[in-house]
Amino acid sequence: MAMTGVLRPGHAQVRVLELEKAVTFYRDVLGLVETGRDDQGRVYFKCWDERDHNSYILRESDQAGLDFFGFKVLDEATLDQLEKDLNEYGIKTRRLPAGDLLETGERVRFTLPSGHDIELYATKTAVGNGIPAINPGPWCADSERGIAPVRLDHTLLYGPNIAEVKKIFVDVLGFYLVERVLGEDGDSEAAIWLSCSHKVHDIAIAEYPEPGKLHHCSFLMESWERVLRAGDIMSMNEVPVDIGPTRHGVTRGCTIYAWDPSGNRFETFMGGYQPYPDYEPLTWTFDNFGQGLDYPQRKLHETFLTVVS
Ligand code: M3P
Ligand code: FE
Repeated sequence: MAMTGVLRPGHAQVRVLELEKAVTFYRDVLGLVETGRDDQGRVYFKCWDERDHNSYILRESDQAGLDFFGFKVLDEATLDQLEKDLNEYGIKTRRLPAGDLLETGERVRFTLPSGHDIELYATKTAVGNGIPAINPGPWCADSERGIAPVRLDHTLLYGPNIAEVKKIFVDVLGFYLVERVLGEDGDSEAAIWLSCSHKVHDIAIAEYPEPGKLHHCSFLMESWERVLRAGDIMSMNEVPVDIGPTRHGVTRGCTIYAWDPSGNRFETFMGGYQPYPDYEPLTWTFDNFGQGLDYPQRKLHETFLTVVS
């Protein structure tokens, strides 16, 4: 099998200020599918075309932001091996028991030098995408409610020590560097885009003094028209839009950034290209950061650099 190790982003647990207001937003406006609630009061969602039980979990708190971001790995033997590799590299891990997250097996959690909690897990109950596995139709009712992204695609995190974070993802977890923006010194990296797959990024990280910050979770749309329609739905519902619709120079992704009712930024995104691990990473110089963010407008929007949760 060509795909081994870390397979894909699997789940994000995000803090929201008012749970029921957030649930209404994520279900009716973003159009996620609610799949469960647990005895801690957390609410579980998936995107309509995802097959595992959950990918986006809301926890009520007095502060917005990201609790943790999880990656699904191939199997339990891979999970054991990656845990061992992390420990040998000098990273402490801890196991969270199966069932702590609904329909999810044991998770291996560790903290990045950027202050973010990352998890690896191998098991999550497959509930399907609402379309039969035999003679499936191309879509279903859940794909037509609200913005209705097909999957949780990637996250962009803000925090310190991204050179060390990069080493952990590349040297231990098998990711590769796809693109990067250099710092003002022309040498250090201000932001990096990493892939564990054929996707243009599975995680991105930008250097930022405060640890553990969330810039956005990104949701994949099937077409540019669906991104534009997402913009229509945002405006119909008075969702605060940050940037777009436009195209990132970095990744070539077509995008809208907007904020949920708690101030967590999210992205509706499509496109990009399909990199392979043998590709030379693409580099953006600091003076072209604006093109990297917003290619048509060549604008380094102030909010991109300063607003995180
Ligand atoms: C993305 C993304 C900049 C930002 C790029 C963003 C500054 O590629 O997916 O959010 O290049
Ligand atoms: Fe993004």
